[in-house]
Amino acid sequence: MNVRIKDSEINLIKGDITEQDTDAIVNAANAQLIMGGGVAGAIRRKGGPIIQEECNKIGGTFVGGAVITTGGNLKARYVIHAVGPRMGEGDEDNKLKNATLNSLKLADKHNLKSIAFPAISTGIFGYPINKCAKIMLSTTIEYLKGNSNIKSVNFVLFTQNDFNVFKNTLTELLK
Ligand code: AR6
Repeated sequence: MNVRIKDSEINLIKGDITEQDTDAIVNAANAQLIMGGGVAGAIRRKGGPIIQEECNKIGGTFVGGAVITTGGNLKARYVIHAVGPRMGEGDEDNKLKNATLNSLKLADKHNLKSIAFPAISTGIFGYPINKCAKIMLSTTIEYLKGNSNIKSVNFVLFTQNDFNVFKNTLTELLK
């Protein structure tokens, strides 16, 4: 699915985010920036050790924050590490919104034209996919309506169910 927002587009893709050739892909990170399983594990395996080494130099960030490193051996030049909330820790919705927003701002700051997001916090961190879709998509739509130079934002969903949830949510949000 593909929609236009001003001069940009939002694309929904079912697949593996580590195969994206966008300028940056977003990692579903933790505040310590220690790459564990899920998306982070896949990025570590395909991108090589330099990504974790750069994360170690940065040292960490707040929940809702985002930092940038090289993409190592990935097709993407950069990895933006966005820290989503762990379900149950409190204020999850705001934190997920901030993680999305701070990733988009960081992409613009580095003059990146394309970025790919996973469904942040919906794996190991246990956040519901339907709320994730609503928050990440509405935050992105609002952001692209402002003054952004990002041309495409891809949401890369791992399962058919997650893809369907994002598709239905995007359709609803644009009504
Ligand atoms: N491509 C796209 N989506 C994926 C991929 C992939 N290759 N692999 C998993 N997903 P998760 P979190 C989906 O667990 O919940 C790590 O240990 C997955 O199905 O990666 O934010 C980190 O180091 C789910 O829908 O991230 C953190 O400690 C979504 O991506 C912690 O997990 C996010 O799942 C972060 O947990």
